Amino acid sequence: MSWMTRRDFGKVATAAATATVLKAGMGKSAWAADHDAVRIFPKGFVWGCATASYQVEGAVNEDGRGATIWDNFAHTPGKIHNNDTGDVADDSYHRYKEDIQLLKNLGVGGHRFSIAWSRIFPSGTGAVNQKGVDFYDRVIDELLKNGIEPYVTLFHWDLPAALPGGWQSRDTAKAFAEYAAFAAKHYSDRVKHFMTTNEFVCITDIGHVEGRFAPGLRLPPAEANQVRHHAILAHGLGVQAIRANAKAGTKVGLAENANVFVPVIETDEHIAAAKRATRLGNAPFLTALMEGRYIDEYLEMAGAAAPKVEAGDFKAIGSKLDFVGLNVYTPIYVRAENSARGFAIEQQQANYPNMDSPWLKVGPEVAYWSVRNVCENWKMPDLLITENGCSAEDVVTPAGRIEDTERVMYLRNHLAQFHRAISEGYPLRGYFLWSLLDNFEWADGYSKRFGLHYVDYATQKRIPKLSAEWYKQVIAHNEIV
Ligand code: PNW
Repeated sequence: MSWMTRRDFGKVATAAATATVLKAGMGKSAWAADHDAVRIFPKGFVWGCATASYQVEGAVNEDGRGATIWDNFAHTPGKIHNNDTGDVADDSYHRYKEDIQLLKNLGVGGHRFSIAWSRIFPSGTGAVNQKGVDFYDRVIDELLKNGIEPYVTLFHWDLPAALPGGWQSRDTAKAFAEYAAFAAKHYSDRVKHFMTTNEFVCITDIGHVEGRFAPGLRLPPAEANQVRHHAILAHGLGVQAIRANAKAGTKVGLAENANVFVPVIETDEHIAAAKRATRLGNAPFLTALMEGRYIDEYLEMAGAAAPKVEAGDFKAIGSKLDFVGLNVYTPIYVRAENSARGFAIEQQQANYPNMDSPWLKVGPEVAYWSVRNVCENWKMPDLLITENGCSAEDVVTPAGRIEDTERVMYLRNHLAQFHRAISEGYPLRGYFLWSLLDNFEWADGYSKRFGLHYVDYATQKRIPKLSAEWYKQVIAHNEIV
């Protein structure tokens, strides 16, 4: 479809706003018609939910699935809250039809989920496991049967454990490309959107520097930079492999949680600071993809620890993309500074509010700036929000309800800021809410709930929360409600 220009959208939006106001019986004045609080999204905007294989599937030993680094990490005592594992998770491997009915009931147009690499290639490379291939055929067919477009992530952290050296080995990037080629060839008759990787910083830094995620390493700088390079190389080789093997018209992108810098005050100097911070603050990842090289500032900072790059690497890494997916959660406030780099990060107040996860600081403007900052720096293709959502301390009331008003508050405010970006003309085409279901929240195990549906892990019963009712209305009206 063709997208409206900024001006066209403004006209339609203003007309729609007037209509809404009139409908509400309070329209009369220019006061209301001119006011900026239009909440209607463009026609064709894609609403969806997101999940990831290891977080929902369970069935880790079924139908030939190979072990992953997350199986091993979760089974290492002391690594995960309560020593929880993804062995059963939401049992979606068996309950996928039920879960797709939840999606259908919400009225989503798309669903973002990930394929477990080790269900297709149990050893990461080599022989294909047909039963794994068949499982995703069934999921894709069931989604399509229910009028829901599949958006497939190829790698959401569950690396096959059999790959020697994991992300420390360059060969893993090549193995990923083989897997991506197979997936593209097999599924692209029905899947029109593929994402290579999910969140470089979690794959690399949290797993290999902080050690909080699988494989739980704490590598020194040179080795850490090499891991980062292998991850973006996997993406690049993956893009090439998908393009070489997919049906014409298949769209390729990724899901990336770029650091989002929010100007402390929306004046030119601080906005410029946020732009500069975006480029430097994502240097090993999104910046490298968008510019097809490591920027000088990054190489200078890395010094002798800079990654080893081979000829051709950046041709792959800098591949033009059909879309970029942004996973948007938490803001980093930035201000202009009279220094060489031109910005400074604001210190966070000790009592700054967060959602149920301590890292999930609340700052809805993160949504607007996530879109604007990247568009200020680079010529961006279509953008999708591939994740946005929050944890909340959900409880079931005696009446059987989950009244997660704080999640609705969080989502409503973020949507308003995404809407602002759209109304200013930025090419944001869709939104995938994290997550459809409560699930295995990595190192936090089952202690943090991000779902629109509450999961009772003892019975696997799914209960829609207030936020599910709310999202259903948003989708039905194509408007923030
Ligand atoms: C993302 N942090 O992860 C992931 O893509 C999801 O799998 C995950 O469940 C979701 O966000 C909620 O956490 C993140 O510590 C995990 O800043 C941790 C962080 C950020 C993103």
